[in-house]
Amino acid sequence: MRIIMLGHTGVGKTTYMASLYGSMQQSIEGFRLKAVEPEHHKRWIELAEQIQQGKYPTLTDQRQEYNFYLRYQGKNILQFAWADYRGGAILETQKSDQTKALVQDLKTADGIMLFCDCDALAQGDSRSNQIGRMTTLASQALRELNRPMSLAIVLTKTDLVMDFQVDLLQSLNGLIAAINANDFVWGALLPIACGQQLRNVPMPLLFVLHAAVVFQATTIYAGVESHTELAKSYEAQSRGFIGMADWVIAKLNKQETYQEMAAKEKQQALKKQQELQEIIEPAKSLYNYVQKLPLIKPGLNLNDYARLLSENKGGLIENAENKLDIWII
Ligand SMILES: Nc1nc2c(ncn2[C@@H]2O[C@H](COP(=O)(O)OP(=O)(O)O)[C@@H](O)[C@H]2O)c(=O)[nH]1
Ligand SMILES: [Mg+2]
Repeated sequence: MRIIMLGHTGVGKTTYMASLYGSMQQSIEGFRLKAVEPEHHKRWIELAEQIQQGKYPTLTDQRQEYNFYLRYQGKNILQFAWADYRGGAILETQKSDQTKALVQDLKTADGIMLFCDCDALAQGDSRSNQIGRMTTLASQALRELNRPMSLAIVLTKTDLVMDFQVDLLQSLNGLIAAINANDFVWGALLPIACGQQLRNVPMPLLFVLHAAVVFQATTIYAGVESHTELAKSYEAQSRGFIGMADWVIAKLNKQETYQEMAAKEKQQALKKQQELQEIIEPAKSLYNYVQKLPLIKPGLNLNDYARLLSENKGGLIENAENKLDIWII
């Protein structure tokens, strides 16, 4: 699984990654994060501690990729790579090899985080965000998508912003429209702050992972069903006179009998059932969590988003009505 983080230099990507890592050493909705490499663990923890004291990381502009485990209630449930794109990468010309590689990378990603400096947006500074370029790149990547994907628009540095005016969101209109135009894409506007005070830090990661985890659960469930169906049909064919004839012919030809094929399928179904057991709880938990976020939906306008963002700036609004108690795949 791969997640891609895109945003111009200085918008707060590295700060976010470190702050998230630090805060997800404690369980959030049952989830924790663990770096696959022990040196990375040390580095992220140190950075996170410094950020909490108000000391931000020094700027680097390199593409880097890290591997993490998502843990749920003490078990690794998912390993994912998280790529931090060089800020300058989004400024490359449309035809450059860099841009082509980036679009290809976005196309195959399981989740995308687009970072916007909210403070710059509030000051009407659009250059430092390069939202136009990000919108073009994301729209290109979303074309031809044939599986669910989460795309988070992460609004950083909200500690510097008093409130969310509609004007501030105007430049995101194109991106919101691109998300709404695609049935496979689940989008959300997520306001965060990293520094002495942390706000909503786990939101973007959990949102971005949810599509992949729910999709994985659905795929495994489909596997259980198809193996069970096949087992049933082989079993039916192994009965009666035809079944007996098949048994004799199969044995003579040293082929598998319907009975043996049915047993194999049953075994496969059982294996998939066990896999499903592992993922179903975290998938449910993520699904329920995501319903509480400011999701991008057709029919909402910028005023609605401004209101949702203001409500969620300080933390999640619990909304009991949205809770999904019965899991339906
Ligand atoms: N006030 C405030 N400043 C932030 C926040 N996140 C990042 N910054 C500032 O933005 C600068 C750039 O952040 P960085 O994570 O290096 O950006 P990157 O280039 O996107 O990786 C930092 O040095 C901080 O000064 C935040 O949540 N609040
Ligand atoms: Mg960085």
